[in-house]
Order: sequence, then structure tokens, then C-alpha cells
Amino acid sequence: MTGPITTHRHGSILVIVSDNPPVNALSAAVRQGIESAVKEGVVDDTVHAMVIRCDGRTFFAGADITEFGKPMAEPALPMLVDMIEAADKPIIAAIHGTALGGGCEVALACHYRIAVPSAKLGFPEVRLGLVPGAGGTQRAPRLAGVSLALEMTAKGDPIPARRALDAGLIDQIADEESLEADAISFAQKVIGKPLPRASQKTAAADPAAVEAFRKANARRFRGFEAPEANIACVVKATEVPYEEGVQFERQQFMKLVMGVQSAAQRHIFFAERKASKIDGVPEDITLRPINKVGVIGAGTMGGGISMNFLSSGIPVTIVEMAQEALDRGAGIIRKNYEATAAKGRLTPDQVEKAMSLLTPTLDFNALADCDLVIEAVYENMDVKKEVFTRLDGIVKPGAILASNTSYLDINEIAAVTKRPQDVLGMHFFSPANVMKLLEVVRGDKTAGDVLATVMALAKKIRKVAVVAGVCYGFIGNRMLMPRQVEAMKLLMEGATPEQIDRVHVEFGMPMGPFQMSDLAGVDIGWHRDPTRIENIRDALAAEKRWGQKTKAGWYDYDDKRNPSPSPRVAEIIDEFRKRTGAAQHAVTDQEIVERTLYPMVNEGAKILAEGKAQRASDIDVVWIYGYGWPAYRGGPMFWADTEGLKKIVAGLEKHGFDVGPLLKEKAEKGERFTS
Ligand code: 3H9
Repeated sequence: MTGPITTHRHGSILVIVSDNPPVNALSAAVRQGIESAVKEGVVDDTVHAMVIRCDGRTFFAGADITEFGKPMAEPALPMLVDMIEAADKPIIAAIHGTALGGGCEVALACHYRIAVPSAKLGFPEVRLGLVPGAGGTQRAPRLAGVSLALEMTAKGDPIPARRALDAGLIDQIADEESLEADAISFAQKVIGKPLPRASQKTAAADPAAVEAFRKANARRFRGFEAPEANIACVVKATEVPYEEGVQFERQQFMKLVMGVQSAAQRHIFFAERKASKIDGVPEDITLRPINKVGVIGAGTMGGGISMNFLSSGIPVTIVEMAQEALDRGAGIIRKNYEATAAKGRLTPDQVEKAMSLLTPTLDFNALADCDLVIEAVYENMDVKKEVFTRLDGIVKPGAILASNTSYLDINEIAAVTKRPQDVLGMHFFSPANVMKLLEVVRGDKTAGDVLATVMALAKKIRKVAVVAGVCYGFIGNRMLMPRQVEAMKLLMEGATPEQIDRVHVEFGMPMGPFQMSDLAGVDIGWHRDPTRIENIRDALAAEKRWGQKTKAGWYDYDDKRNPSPSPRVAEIIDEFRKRTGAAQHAVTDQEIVERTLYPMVNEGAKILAEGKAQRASDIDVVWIYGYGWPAYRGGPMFWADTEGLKKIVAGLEKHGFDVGPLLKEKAEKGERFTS
């Protein structure tokens, strides 16, 4: 047999092996190979049982996503899984790595499942805006009950093998080192026994569990179509026979796979992986070893940054100027870990292990032997230059020097050192231990291996990293600026903070610009002179309306931080409207979209044209992972494509924006930013 599927015999057991790197996706060739191997096993009287397993790093990690939207080659996965289950000889799935999506469906269609302890099973389809399309929503509740099936399908979180065993989703745990042999022994024991078929079981209805699940996840599911479709499929499994349920599931799958949300989420899946590829740097470049990290500054940012490395087992030396600040910083890191442990997501041992890797010190010279030093001090060019000059004199040759600046010129910072090739930006987003995004800022002189090392390190600390070029605000904050400017102008012309925020939240953002300002602190970057009032922000700051922390900002807050519109803010806005003499009009929600979101697309296109982002999809990754842009809209550039670039350009021109040449050109040619 040629192709990704091979077979071999072990006595009366036929072992079917897939080898389709990197993740054994169930491509047409894999499906065809499995189909003919199973047929061969069924007709051959000397075969009494079959084992399906995979070579390489994982059991089938799902359908081949690149085949979606194209005509499906036979056999389609739903047919294949039903054929596996219908076989009249026991078929055992032998699972390692991650049995995901279609891979999990193949496993559940087998009569038995055996998995190594490190294996995971899951249905991540919901993250691609889909439901499982090959019986997953029908077999999972029949085997493991409604509650677990909901968790797995509508949330998409994979479960470890032990939990799968307890839930009845698998039948045995195998030895990590002898999966095939264990599967064969298992097969020998079940030969001749009645075949258990998941589709023939019944799933008990549990309306209370379904309602509780919906309620508990309402926030997480807001705006997404796929979670509710998954819930509906699982509920269906409790109401109708398998054949009917699977038809319902198929309809849901087809509807979703043709829709914009799934296209957006699939775009993000590939965008995230593409983002790690660096233009002009060979993929096999030798990386610099990073065994010890230094962090300068034990404030909120420095502490959060340190936690990423500590959690990944990398020692961190954290430096502060005063003992009190150092103690406070280290104390907050411990408190954060303990809070996570209290939620059961870390063991006390893991907390101690992470803390034991932290060396707090006042001695700058302690950074000398670090492989990477990240500066997280006050956002001021002179301060940063001073820090880098000092670092240059201390740190060993070959160490990477990074700045966590959000806006400043990395080239200017690098120029104060004698090793600009070792300098780059590592822009973490707050809270740095939680937010997934890392903008890695490539200076003019940053060496390829330095960039590649930091991009690889980002993956190790579980960040999604994007390469950005040097410009004010890099990718994310640079695009945020026109949005903020326009939001303020809209206030002057008649909109309210509540209306602008509502439009953004309805669009799918976690919060609007004014809610964000209240959360971050209205006083951030304020000149601190209450007598100098040049704009509304100054007026708010002068009255100590600094946001949630002072219980007053753009909104008033009660003791539980619930916001309500502020009459005082309305007065201040009114004063400024009069002062500026801005013409008033009734601002519509659509105008807010056109004036705050379209300019972001315009700025994104300029960033792309200037080469400050490597590709449009990188911009989308920044906004999804750094600012909570709704995944079902695929990021600003994908969204612009779905809106239509002509419409975006017309909207921008209507409001008098200076449209960048790339956006204009693409609109004129009927092109898109994303594929
Ligand atoms: C489904 O199954 C629908 C069915 O219910 C119904 C059908 C009718 N297809 O992530 P990595 C590529 S929907 C094609 O960096 P890791 C990926 O693009 C599917 N390609 O590795 C990358 O390519 P490149 C449900 C895929 O070790 C390379 O493999 N399943 C697929 O960090 C390495 O990937 C999922 O959603 C795929 N399914 O993580 C699982 N998967 O090297 C999606 C990966 O060119 N996959 N590639 O950039 C994952 O979550 C992770 O890849 C996995 C490994 C955890 C498996």
C-alpha cells in the first residue's frame, strides 16, 4: 500500500498506521487509505480485530482544514466513521498526542479506545466556528453524558486521557512506551465479544445542565454562532436516534462552514501559525540559548513579564532600585501565583517551584550572566537610553537586550549600545502574565538569530508573537491612536461615551474606548498639572476622575465597580463642545463604526505598505490577541475584506480621511488583504 496509510499484521490483528506529518490531519489520502485498510480487514477471514494508530507526534489532529470550502474527495469523513463503526470485527483506536476534531470522531467510531496517559481528546471545531461534522456531537454524549459533551464541543477544551477514561470516553490507559503492543493485547481480549457501538447507545436528556452551561458561558459565547450550534447538536443527541441526530449535525456543520464566522476563525488559526515565520530569516537559523532571563523593573509590567518565564521553568533575575519596590513586586508575583493555586489551576508545589526560580535583587551587576534582559522601566526615552547604556557595560557578549516599550524608537535605544544587532523590542500587553500577544520589534540592525530566538522563546512561554517594525506605537497602539482621536471628535460633535462604547461592545469588542480608558487609568500619560486643562481628558484628570481606581472616570462607579453614565462628565463634555464650537449633529451608530473602525483599517494598510507588519494577517493576530477584537470577525484586515474594501474607502472619504495608497489601490482592483 502506498500513501500515508500502511498496514502490518500481528497474528490475527491488522494494525493500520497513518503517517501524515505534521499532525496526521485526515486528508483525502488518509481517509482513502483507512477506508481500504478497513475493507481489507473486514473481508480477510484471518483478521479478527484491527488497531488504528498514528506514527509521528500525534493521533489524527482533525480533518484537514485546508480542504474546507473545496469539493470533498471520497470518502467524506462522516461516511468513513460510520463504515468503521459498522465493521463486524473489533476496531481499536490507539491514541497518543491529541485526538482532535475528526480525529476524535474516528476514535469514537471505533469500538474501543486505548490511550497513553499524556494523550488528549477534544473537539476544537468550535474555535474554527464549527461543530464536529462526523458524528462527534452525537457519539460523545452517548458515551460520556451531556455535561462533558457540552464542555468538549461548545467550549472546545480538550480533556486528558485519565478524565476521558473516568468519563467512559476511552476504555483503557496504555503504557506511554508500548501503545501498539498494549492495543494488540487489548484487541486479543475483545475478539469474539459483542461489539459496543457508540451510535447505538442513548444519551439521557439533562435540560437543567444545558441551561446552567449556557448561563455559565454566556459571556464567553457572546457574538459567536458555533457554541450554540454545538449545544443544539448535543441536545439533539438526547432527543432523536443517531441517524437523525447526525443529519442535524451535518446541517449545522454545512451552514457554519459556509459562513463568515468560521472563515474568520479559520483565518485566525492559520494567521497565528504564519505569524511565527520571519521574512528574510532562514527557518533553520541557529538560535541563541536562553537559560536565564533578567527583568529590569518590578512594577506591574516587570512582574507580569517575569511570571511568563518562571511559569515555563526559566530562572529570572529581577532588578529594582529600592528594596520596598522590589519586595512589593516579588510579593505581587507570589500573590498572583497563590490566587491561581486557590482556583486549583496550580499545585502549591508548582507555586514554590516558580518562586524558587526568581532572584530579586538591587544589584544591577547581577544581570551580567543573563542570556536575555528585558527592560520594563518608565516609558521615557532618556530613562531607557540610560538603562541600555548601563546594560551594555555589564551584560555578557551575545546576550539579547530587549525593551518593553509600547511606543518608543528601538533604533534610537539600540544606538546607545555597542551591540545594536542584539537589541530589539519585546512589547508585552498588560496584564503581561495573561495577555497572549507579544509584539517583537525588529530594529534596523537587529540580527536574524536574535529575532528568531525571541520568536521561538515566545512560543515556549505560550505567547502569540508577531514581528513589528519600528514606528510610533508599532502595530497595535499605532492603530489604536486614530480610533481614540476620532472617538474624542465624535464626543465633541454630539455622541456620548456610552453610545460609542455600546457600538464597540455590540461589534464584539470586550469594551469600548472610554471603558478601556477607565480601566487603564485616565491619568496615564497625564502631565499632572490640574491647572493646565487643554482637553477633556485633562479636565477629567484634574478632578481626579482617573477611572475605575478612583471610582470616577468617563463613568461613575459604585463600590462593585458597576458603571453608570456620569452627569458631571456630560457637563464637562458640554463645556468643551461650547469652547471648541464644534458643529453638533445626531451621531448614528453607523457613523461611529465608519469613523472609529474604518480608520483602523486605513492605518493597518499604511503599516503594511510601510513594511512595519510582515503581512495583513499579522495585523489581525495583534488585534485578536492584544485588544480582544472579536475572533468571529477575523481581525480588522479580514473584517475589512468581508465588509468590502470599496465600502471602507467610500466611508473614509465621506468623512474626509486621508486614505492610504495601498488601501485605495486594493479597493480599486477589487482585491483583498487576506486570502
Ligand atoms: C474537524 O476536524 C472537522 C470535523 O469534525 C468534521 C469534518 C467533516 N489541518 O499548531 P502547530 C498544521 S476541524 C491542516 O504549529 P503544534 C498547522 O497549520 C479540525 N493543517 O503544531 C501547521 O502548519 P505549518 C479540528 C493543520 O504542535 C502544522 O500543522 N482540529 C491542522 O503547536 C503544525 O501545527 C483542530 O482544530 C489541520 N487540522 O500543535 C486541531 N492542524 O507548519 C488544529 C495543524 O505549515 N490543530 N495543521 O505552519 C491544533 O490545534 C494544533 O496544530 C495541534 C499541534 C495541537 C494538533
